[in-house]
Amino acid sequence: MRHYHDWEPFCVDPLKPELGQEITLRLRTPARAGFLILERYGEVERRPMKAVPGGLEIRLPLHTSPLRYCFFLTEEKAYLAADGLQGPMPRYDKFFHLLAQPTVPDWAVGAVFYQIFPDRFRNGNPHNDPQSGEWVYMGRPIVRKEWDEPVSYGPGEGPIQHYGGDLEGILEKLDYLEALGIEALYLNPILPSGSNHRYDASDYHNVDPHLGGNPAFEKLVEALHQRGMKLVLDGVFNHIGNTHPDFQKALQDPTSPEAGQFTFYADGSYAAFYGVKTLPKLDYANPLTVERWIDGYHAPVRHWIRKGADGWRLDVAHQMGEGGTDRRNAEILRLIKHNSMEENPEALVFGELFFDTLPTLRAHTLDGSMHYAGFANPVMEWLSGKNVYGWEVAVSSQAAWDTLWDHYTALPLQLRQSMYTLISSHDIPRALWRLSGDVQRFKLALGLLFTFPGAPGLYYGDEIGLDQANPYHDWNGDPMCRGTFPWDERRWNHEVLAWVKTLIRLKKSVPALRRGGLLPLQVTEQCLAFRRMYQGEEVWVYAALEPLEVVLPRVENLLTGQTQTGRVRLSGLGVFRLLQ
Ligand SMILES: [Ca+2]
Repeated sequence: MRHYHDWEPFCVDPLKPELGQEITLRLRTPARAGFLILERYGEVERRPMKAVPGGLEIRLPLHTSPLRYCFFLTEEKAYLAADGLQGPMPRYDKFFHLLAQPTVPDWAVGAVFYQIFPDRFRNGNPHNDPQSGEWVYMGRPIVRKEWDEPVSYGPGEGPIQHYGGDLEGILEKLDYLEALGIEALYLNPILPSGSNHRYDASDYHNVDPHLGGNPAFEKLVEALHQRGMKLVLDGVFNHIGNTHPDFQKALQDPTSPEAGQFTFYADGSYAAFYGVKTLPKLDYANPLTVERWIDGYHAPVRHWIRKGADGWRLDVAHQMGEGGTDRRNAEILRLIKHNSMEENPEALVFGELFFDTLPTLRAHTLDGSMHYAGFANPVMEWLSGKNVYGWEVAVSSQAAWDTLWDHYTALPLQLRQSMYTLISSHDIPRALWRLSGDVQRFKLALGLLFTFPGAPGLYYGDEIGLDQANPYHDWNGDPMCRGTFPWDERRWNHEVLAWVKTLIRLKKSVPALRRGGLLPLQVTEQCLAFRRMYQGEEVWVYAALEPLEVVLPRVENLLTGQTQTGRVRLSGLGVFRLLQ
């Protein structure tokens, strides 16, 4: 592709404009004449662009967010939409989307995240461990398990197994995480709850004592910040646990103010997450709900940022709304981002958004989302031949690339380099298991994770090759991908660990990989390849299923440090910086 427009200083100046500010848009292109095609209040305006060294440019005020535009190239007789050249005029949907402030904080652009499921990473304090039978969860006494025991698997067993992991354990292993190159932690919920996943909290202002409580949280925040690391918490504001005092009050007294925070139906039932009765859904039509959870001084959205958290990952962000629905969702999400930034201007707020992220992200709500649909799914389907449910799928290299490109180019420009990009998480089976233990393919999946645009999120244990059976047919809501981290180094895959360290070093040291734009390079049956560009630096990335010979200009092989040119043989991942 000869034309390039993405989120980098040459193309968008300033990179983070305020509403109403004059901006310069540039297209890197050999073309010497063209137009900006601008959507303005539903109509289209054509404005001639000026030829400048390296391309075409135009200055204009940012009149709305998102600003939607594409280009028309006079000589090519074609439009340049976000996903490429086309003859007929593209739909607005295919236009570039540029946001006004606020957008992503700088620290999150290309940042290397590490996700921890707190009960399973490290037991730093055996004195706070839950004990077998200490309480009953959904009719079953909880079970304390030994660290090396496998997670057992049966109806209702998932959430009642406790291993004793805690925040003190994370604190003990900060040296390990820092040496790995991690810059930010994303923790699954840490508030008190009867389940081990804690997505049904009973208290939103204290850390679960079984995780070390508020003192351990304060120590963790302080230690992370001393190391320049960030902490993102899991914000569950769509629903709460049915054991929460507000919901108990609502049940006892339907006329209480608390009852107005939920959606009760005439038959006595109430709105709940996926109909799960332990997870009553909050109704944001009620001003008390907004005040208590998002907006008031003591609202948890504000409270935990004030206590030192650097941001939120919002659970089922797209579902939050009024009256048991997602009505006014965008306004609620904007308020969460706004209030988080009032407490800390550098706060990051991204959503879970498991499926189509665009309706939410194009509404200028959040700083991004977990990149399941636009990254984890196509990459893992391509490499494993199965989708996340275990169904066999025919995904060619071309189809995988087309999906990656489609999602990437549809994103607002400012969010492209900070999507929480992943191959494994607490909600999907681990990548190594999906690849049947094939370490070479797993290394390729990791290679894509760290070279594709985004903020890569490593799921705890993936870096040492933690592999866990996860029978799709036995899915009970608590996949076995939540097993414990084996701290006996003899059980680690050191080849994978060294590979991850190499990839993290590349991500952090090569600006084109960390904050560069994206262009296609080449797709064959066995290989997909793409270009990353930043400020004139260009990196070519090859992901090859089979050993492959490619012809390269003069390049620096970033995995070996060698200078190479002409025919180069590669297998798995190839990463090359173009030399002048
Ligand atoms: Ca413990």
